[in-house]
Amino acid sequence: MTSTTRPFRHPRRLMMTSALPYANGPIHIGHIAGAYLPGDIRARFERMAGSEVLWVCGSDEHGAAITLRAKKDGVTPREIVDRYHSEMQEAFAGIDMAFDHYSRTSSEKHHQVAQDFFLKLLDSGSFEVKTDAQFFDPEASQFLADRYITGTCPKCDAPDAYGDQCEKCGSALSPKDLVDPKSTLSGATPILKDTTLWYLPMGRHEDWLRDYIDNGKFNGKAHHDARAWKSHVTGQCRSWIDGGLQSRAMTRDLDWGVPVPVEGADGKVLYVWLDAPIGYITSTMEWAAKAGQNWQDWWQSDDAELIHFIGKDNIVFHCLIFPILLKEHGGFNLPTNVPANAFMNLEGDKISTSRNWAVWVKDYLEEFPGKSDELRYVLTSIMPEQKDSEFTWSDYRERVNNELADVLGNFINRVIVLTKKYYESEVPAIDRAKWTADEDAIIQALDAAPGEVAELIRRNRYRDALQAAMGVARLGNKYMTEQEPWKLKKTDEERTAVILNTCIQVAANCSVLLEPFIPQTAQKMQAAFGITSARWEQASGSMMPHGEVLGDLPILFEKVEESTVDAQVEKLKTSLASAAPDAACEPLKPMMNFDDFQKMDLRVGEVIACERVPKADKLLQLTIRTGLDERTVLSGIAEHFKPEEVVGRRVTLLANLAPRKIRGVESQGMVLMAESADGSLRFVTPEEGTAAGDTIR
Ligand code: B3M
Ligand code: ZN
Repeated sequence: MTSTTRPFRHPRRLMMTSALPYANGPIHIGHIAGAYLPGDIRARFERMAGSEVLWVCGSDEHGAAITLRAKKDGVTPREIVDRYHSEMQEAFAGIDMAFDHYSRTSSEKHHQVAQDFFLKLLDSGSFEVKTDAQFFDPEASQFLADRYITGTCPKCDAPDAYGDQCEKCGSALSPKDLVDPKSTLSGATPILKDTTLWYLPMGRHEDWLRDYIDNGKFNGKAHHDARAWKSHVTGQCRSWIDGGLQSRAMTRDLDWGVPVPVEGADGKVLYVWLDAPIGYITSTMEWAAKAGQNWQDWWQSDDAELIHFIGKDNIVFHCLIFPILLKEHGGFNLPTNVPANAFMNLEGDKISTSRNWAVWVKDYLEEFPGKSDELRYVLTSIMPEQKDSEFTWSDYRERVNNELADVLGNFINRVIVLTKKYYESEVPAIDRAKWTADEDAIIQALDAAPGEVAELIRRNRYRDALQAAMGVARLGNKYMTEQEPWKLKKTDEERTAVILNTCIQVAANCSVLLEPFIPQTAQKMQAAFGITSARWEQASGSMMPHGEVLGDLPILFEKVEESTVDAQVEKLKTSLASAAPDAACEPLKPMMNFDDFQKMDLRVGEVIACERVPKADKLLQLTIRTGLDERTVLSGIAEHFKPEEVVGRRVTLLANLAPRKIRGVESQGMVLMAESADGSLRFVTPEEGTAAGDTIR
């Protein structure tokens, strides 16, 4: 664990990357909360701490994600990547992602770097070249891999897993793992056709990878603290290793990507998950060339540490595959941590580009001009560090109003206004005779805060780090409210000066400690305290000497109206309805007549208990109050909901369905669920105000 005592500088050079976003669509808040905001907070903090830190990223411009989008839009892959490469950079800049360098993998430079890397591995015998039967689409006359092929996930039965990974359970797959595979190009059932591929025999690397993941060792030496890795990261790697590491094809038969630099390999390109991580190295090289530095100091030096910021669906590519490639190449550092975040959901549903269920960063910046810090604050507060989390507009409004505006904004404003009113904005001198234990406690907290926040940031606990920094503002707000300097002013001038001076110290510390999280606001505050390019070690109980003159400061945060966030929820719902359904809805069933409908007795039910059914992965056993009785109903929703998420819900119940025995349990009725194109299930919930027993007509 790095030292978090003054002067906080990290003992080693920090090489940090964030996952290269596919240039196939706009950036949404889930991307930011996943792989980018943690990198930005860490980079900003380390820069303030005086550490040597480099944070690179870039657009991932190859792979099926791009070519499928191009096909869907009827344009070339080049047009797609050019459009989204600049759009994504704008979005990142708009929310203050302060990369040191942002590259792109379709560049000439990257092609060269990736091809050199491949040839080095080829020469060192890292690949097995095999002619193998691959899925081929006879209608589109194209080989199928990755996102060109879809089918049922063998691990979790998700109906829409891709040939390289299942987005639902995060498993990394190969096309032949899929059940009932279909071409995403033509929908045709693929045939098998021989082709030559360069495979990475991952099985050769199981032993050292296990030592690397479980014990933090590499080449028999201590490499990193394995306990500092998130358990869901090591867990996924372990289950991959325990399952036996299969050889993975590192080339594809495609015309868009980095051409395989081998004679006779026309029409073949490097697998996107081979070329993209090398994009981190290319990005560093481009930065180093501009900065007059050696890129090797960041990737091939014992004084450097490598950290990858990613989402949980990229874990195995960064913790197993890329380390193998780096080791096989030789000379490279391996990651000392890969603190993958989980996913962030939106208003009770998964964020989905195809269903337009997203808050696009570009839209947010247009509709909430000058409020990037508010979004950063909320996303950090709900960051999916260990498990999926959820963004709701009502939570956004509460945090902006009750935390940013009412605590931080209110406190800073009172400090500025009162100092101006009582001391013409000058930091008042203090009479030690009027100093009490209250001030000792505040100063002690101010001296401790920088170390606490630093420690939490370096342990990738950004939510707690932000709350620790905000804790200083809470402390100041509470202290001022309790001390009531506005009352004392008339009777005890000296005591008032002590209180205001102490509040000014707290406010100045807030401006430093909050900079990694809400940089624009922090810098406005620093300007008022006469601080330029704040250093982390400046944060302490004695930041502001008396006599210093404070600048003016406008109200830092406007409150968010309920109507504003209601409009955003409405906008989501409308855009969902208008989203072109990628997958057609289910075809209409045969017509039925009104008499058939009359036979159904649909009721409002209330779930009063819910439990799993032993040995039945898909079933939950619900106890439902129907207004007529309390009954047991089995429902195939166990993979979509936990029992505790179901209890208390109002449901729509088909109450007169003949009872059926399922797994030995008599099920008396059916709970109606809505299934979306992506296979997700949601309850058909009767409106607020309905009660158990109400008849549904
Ligand atoms: N382009 C992002 C994703 O899987 C992928 C990351 C590459 S990082 C080298 O959505
Ligand atoms: Zn799956």
